[in-house]
Amino acid sequence: MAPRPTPADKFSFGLWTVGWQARDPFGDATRPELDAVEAVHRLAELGAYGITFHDDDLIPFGVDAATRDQHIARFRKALDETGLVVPMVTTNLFTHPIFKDGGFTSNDRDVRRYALRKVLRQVDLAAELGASTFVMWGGREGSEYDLAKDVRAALDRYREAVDLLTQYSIDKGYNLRFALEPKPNEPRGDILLPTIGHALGFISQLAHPELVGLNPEVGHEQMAGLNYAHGIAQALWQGKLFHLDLNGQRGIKYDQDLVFGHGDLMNAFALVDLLENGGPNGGPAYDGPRHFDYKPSRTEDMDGVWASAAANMSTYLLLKERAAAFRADPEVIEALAASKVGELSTPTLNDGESYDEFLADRSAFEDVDVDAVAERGFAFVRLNQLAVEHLLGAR
Ligand code: 3MF
Ligand code: MG
Ligand code: MG
Repeated sequence: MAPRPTPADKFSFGLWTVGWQARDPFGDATRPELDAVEAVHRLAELGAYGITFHDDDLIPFGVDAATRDQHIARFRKALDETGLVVPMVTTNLFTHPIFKDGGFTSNDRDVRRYALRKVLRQVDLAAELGASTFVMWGGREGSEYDLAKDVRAALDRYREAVDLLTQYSIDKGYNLRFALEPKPNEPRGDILLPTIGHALGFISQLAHPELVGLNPEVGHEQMAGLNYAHGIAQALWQGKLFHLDLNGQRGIKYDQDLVFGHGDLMNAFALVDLLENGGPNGGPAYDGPRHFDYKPSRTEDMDGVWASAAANMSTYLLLKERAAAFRADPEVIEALAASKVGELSTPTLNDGESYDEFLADRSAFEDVDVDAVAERGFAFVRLNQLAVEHLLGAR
């Protein structure tokens, strides 16, 4: 039996996920438009706790101020009726043709000024709705042609934009944290800040690096052939996991946005184990929203949309159950010890050991029986097989 989610599980969904009408580069929409109010009610019924949105998901691009207010008021009412919260808000600098060469980094300065104004307005709305995180995915910030984009100038402009936003949020007392979402390509041939690592490097150059972190997405890292669980571990290690986008991806190809776990299930298992059991004393390593950024496949009707939304949550909860059982299994505990997984937490130098003392320690080098040490096996395969057995319900 798949476990039932509750708001305590902190599951959230983008309005654009369940609302995707399944229009793709080769085909028309296969589903009707979904009203934001209905999305809020359905997600609440399914046990989610939060909903997130781009400005243009809720408020059609370019409408007048009164219409904008009406859309916001209807949405707010639905939130009040259901208790659903808005933990994160994001911005769309990719759909409208004005952003065809990017928003913050368009070669056209008029576009950049327009983009920044659009985002500042959405930052105000984020604060108004009580969001704590503002996500920015720069899907159009990039190029197809290397000579058409001065990447260093583009990064200057990206930094200029993020610095302005953080300063604005500080001055307004908004208490927002900004989370950059890396992606290697699609829709641009090459997108700036393509991976977790690139984005972390960029953050170190900002005026307020403490206010800027990451929103890494499973599929985006896997599109680049990278290990998502490793990337998340580094983001945690650097205190930069502000938010995350969970979904499924099968290998290096277009962004599939499958249901969480419907891609690399073993990596999803390692990820959930890290998030839920990787903290101090074996508790959670991350306490933010478990946010799904997936697309209900184009083959699905509206019933299929809600079934796929529920599937994301139950897959997560099943993996959480399996990870808890894995951690509690005495054979796993013994296998982890045999593989010296815990030994890596012991510093390589002794407490207070100087490099002079280290250099004088013959047991560390001169007297080492290199062949004998090299013969030691790590038994990682046995450990991984135990994980597979837990995952398959054999234990
Ligand atoms: C695209 C994405 C985006 C971002 C969103 C930021 C449309 O591949 O993942 O979804 O997640 O813009 O929140
Ligand atoms: Mg994506
Ligand atoms: Mg995403």
